Amino acid sequence: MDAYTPNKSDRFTFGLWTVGNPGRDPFGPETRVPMRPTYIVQKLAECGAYGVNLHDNDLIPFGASAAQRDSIVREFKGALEDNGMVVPMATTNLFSHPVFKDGSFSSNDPKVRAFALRKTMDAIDLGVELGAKIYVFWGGREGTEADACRDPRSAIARTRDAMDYLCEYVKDQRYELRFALEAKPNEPRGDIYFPTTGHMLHFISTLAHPEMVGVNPEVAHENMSGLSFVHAVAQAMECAKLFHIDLNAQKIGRYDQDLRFGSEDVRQAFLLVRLLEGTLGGAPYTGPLHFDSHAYRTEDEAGVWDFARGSMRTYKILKAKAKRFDADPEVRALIAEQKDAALDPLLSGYTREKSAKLRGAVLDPEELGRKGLSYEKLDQLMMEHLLGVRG
Ligand SMILES: [Mn+2]
Repeated sequence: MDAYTPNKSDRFTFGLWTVGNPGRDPFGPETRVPMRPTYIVQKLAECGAYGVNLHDNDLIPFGASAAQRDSIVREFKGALEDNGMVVPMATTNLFSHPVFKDGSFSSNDPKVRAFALRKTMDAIDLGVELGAKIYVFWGGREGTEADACRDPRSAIARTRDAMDYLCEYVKDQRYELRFALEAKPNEPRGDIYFPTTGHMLHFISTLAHPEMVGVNPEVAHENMSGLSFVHAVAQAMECAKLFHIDLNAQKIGRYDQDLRFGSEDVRQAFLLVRLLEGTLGGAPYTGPLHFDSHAYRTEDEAGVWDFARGSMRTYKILKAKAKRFDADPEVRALIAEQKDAALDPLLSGYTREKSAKLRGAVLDPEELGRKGLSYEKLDQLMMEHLLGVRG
């Protein structure tokens, strides 16, 4: 036990499919024995996690009868209660079964779209029964290889129809549930619709109930596009749409690696934790901190729990470092907000009068262009905090 040992107040969660990943990949079968969901709940609680998330079929096998479902749910609820664990988020598996090989909500076939809607309503019922307040949508199969198969606009419109339908379902059932949309650029499809968090944020603004829908950005997915994950999360936070987050790590330009949080690009991981925790001064993210990742295929079960504990420890270590970095007087001096009592009021809220004053203000672009900003010094200070020789 030390200051970085996770506990329930840290709000760390894992999917059943994350620590339950048996190590299968496109080139080889499982290297680990599958674990029972109730056992995963017990082991995650021992590791200090707060909750567990699931796809419908992580818990209830595809095609199970109503009686089988109810008995599994009863047993699972018992395990949650025994271990003081919660289910903050649930989602639907709309990608494994061959019926979804060409998408679910965006499929050209109304029968497939009908099956997807029905499966999602059932899975929403399951999530709510287990206590979920967030419902994630990741459209892994909603994409193409043969792009001539449809007008991509109809894929977008059909996805909107599905979201609007399901929002109405949640309202009709009087569920306290919000949706979080998760973007990914490709894999398993050649191209997936709504490839980034930015695409999702715009799509949400076109829905019938945009207030019910936010985003669930994932580190690996945004990195696959070669984009800044920190900027994507910041944009979501700035418009109050960060409903959930998927933490992991990813080398840029690779397949979806789902590595242990912080194990690649420590700088980005640090800046992300700093943003989420609000150590710079902005409003923090207060939702669950979900790890959507899995242990290396090289690991046995002990390695899985090393992976889980490591994910949470790294987050807490980076949180402590972010606090010290933002309290460092030299850092604070370098990034102190610059105020200009005369200019600041002229720069927002256009009026004709303000614009006339702005045109009259004395500004010297040559002088401004010559001024050094000391970002080399700032970045090195960040490196020294990260490398453990300062703070
Ligand atoms: Mn994810």
